[in-house]
Amino acid sequence: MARYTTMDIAPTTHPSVTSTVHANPKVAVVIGSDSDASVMRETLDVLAEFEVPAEFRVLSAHRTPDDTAAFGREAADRGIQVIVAAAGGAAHLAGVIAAMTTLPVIGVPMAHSALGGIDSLLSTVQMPGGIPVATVAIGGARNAALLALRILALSDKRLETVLTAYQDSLAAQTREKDAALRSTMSPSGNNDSLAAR
Ligand code: C2R
Repeated sequence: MARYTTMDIAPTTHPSVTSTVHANPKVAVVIGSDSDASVMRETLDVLAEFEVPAEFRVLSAHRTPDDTAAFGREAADRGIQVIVAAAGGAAHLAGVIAAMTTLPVIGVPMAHSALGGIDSLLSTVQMPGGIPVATVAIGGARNAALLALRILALSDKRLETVLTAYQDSLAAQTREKDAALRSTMSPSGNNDSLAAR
């Protein structure tokens, strides 16, 4: 599958954020701090594998509240269709963005605090009625991308086809593992070779 190269990416000129931008991004991946970047890079990588243009932003409901609100209000008009928002600790980023837009927002709780991400999980998932955030697992960068792709696939036949192929490949891998595991078992049920692992 083709991947985007750095040639496709141009830096933003905005002074207060770190950002990479494709010409016409469909997905925005927003992180509360650059300390979330190493985990959330996987979201961008999966989107690139599926050839979906994305942008990467550092925004914070706490530290850059005005920028965060402006981003949420303007995202749909810029052609963004899904927003992935990742934050750790007292994670309000996804919820605040969801309050500023009707676009689907996927929240990724990050495990950056002494509480191991339980705090950010609860902050992200326990939204008041009316302002939904679709929350994935703590550090669930890969599933955040795949959920964004499923949303886009509702109106994109190519994506639906490649997502189906992806799931078929997962099934094939699991069947291979099953076959490999069973081949290590003797007919009597004595699994010495497994025990030796
Ligand atoms: P630093 O590493 O910059 O101190 O940030 C970030 O997502 C990060 O996980 C520590 C953690 O603070 C989080 N953060 C939020 C928000 N902004 C930053 N939870 C927010 O707006 O919710």
